[in-house]
Amino acid sequence: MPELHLDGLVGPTHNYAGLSLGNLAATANQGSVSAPRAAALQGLAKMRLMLSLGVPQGILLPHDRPNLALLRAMGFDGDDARVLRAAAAEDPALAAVAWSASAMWTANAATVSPAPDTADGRTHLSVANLATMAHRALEWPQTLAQLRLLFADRRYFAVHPPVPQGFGDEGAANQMRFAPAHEAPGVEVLVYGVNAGGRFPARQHPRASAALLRRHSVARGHLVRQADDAIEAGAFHNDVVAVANGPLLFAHEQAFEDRAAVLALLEREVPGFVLVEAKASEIPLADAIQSYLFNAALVSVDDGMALVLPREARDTPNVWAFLERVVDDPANPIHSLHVQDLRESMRNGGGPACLRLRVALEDAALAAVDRRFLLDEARIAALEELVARRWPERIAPHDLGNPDLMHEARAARAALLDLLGIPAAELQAAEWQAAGALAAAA
Ligand code: SUG
Repeated sequence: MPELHLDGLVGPTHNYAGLSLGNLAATANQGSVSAPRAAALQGLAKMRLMLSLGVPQGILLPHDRPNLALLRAMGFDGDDARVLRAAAAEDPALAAVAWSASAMWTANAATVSPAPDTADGRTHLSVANLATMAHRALEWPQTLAQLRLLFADRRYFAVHPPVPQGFGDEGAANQMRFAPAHEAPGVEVLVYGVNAGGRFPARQHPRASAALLRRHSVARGHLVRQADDAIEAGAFHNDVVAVANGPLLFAHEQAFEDRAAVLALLEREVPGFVLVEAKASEIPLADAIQSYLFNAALVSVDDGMALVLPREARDTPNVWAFLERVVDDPANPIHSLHVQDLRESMRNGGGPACLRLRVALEDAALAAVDRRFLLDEARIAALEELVARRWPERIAPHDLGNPDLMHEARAARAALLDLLGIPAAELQAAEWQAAGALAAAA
């Protein structure tokens, strides 16, 4: 059973605004000049690699940014240029929220329960509310609209609105699915945070995780608490310190609040459970987080599993030495390492695993996915050509008040929709329907 990867195509407004407290890379790079064109090309190179590894690959689209509706709702008025200029002058941090390209990190788009895990045998997806961070809380309507188009066939898919905003949910970044193979019934472990009184917020609330398991009717679901120490060290999502695939958990020793209980649970529940763990004595938590070792994309390939790693992992000597030991050990299912340059995304705290949403699908369900979102070599090449021509080369903080950049970003996105054959009006209608359905249900 294939596992579709949906990567977020990095949008033309990618910038460094330091919006995410507790995400050390993002806050450290606040105010630096970004390179949206290079960022999108780096992401596309990763998608090409995934295709070459035999992984079906698709994209989620950048959202329409800057989000003028937000700025108008915050009291700025007049035409678009005036709204933008006034917001940037009066409240630059708010303007940056409106410009954020954060929808690129699609591991936060939704939580996905594949068909073998659910009571009705369909794949269930719940779009994440991303309630903790203002810039990310704006994402769900446009994400839901895209998921509704992608997974429209109700014979195979159920796409749910977000969990209510009072209960923060950050999607698959806090989900680990274990199964002997993709097609086998899985054990879904949803990781929540607490960190009461800590410096950094816990973004995934336990009630949201519990709600997801109920909504998706997951037969074998468990909640596990992330270590407060991990959140304090900068692991704002569980996927910064742990990743799972098949029967394998690849994680840092300090990822979970009660490590022994988590391992006992997995030993008991997961047939053939395998643990590949880095001890704090060989890789301090700080190095694991700085290098994004565990934010690798861990995928099944013909002869076992492969890890797609950011360059920062190779550049961190103790991390690379650990990885070489892992692949040299024949008892480990991970046989190959692939290093990708994702520097632009990494500087905002987004590694290979953040950039993709995994959706394990049987062949018939994969065939029912909206093909306009799916990629092959030729489409990747066409996207690269478009990005090279239309994406801004650089964005500095002072550009966020410039209406010309807004027009450039809008035109770039319009050209993208054109290339993919997705009419903007169709997306807009899906978005209104998505938002309306939620309002009606409330
Ligand atoms: O939510 N960064 C994102 C990174 C998300 C990474 N995703 C996973 N770990 N799955 C975040 O913190 C920074 C944007 C800025 O500061 O401009 C940002 O939103």
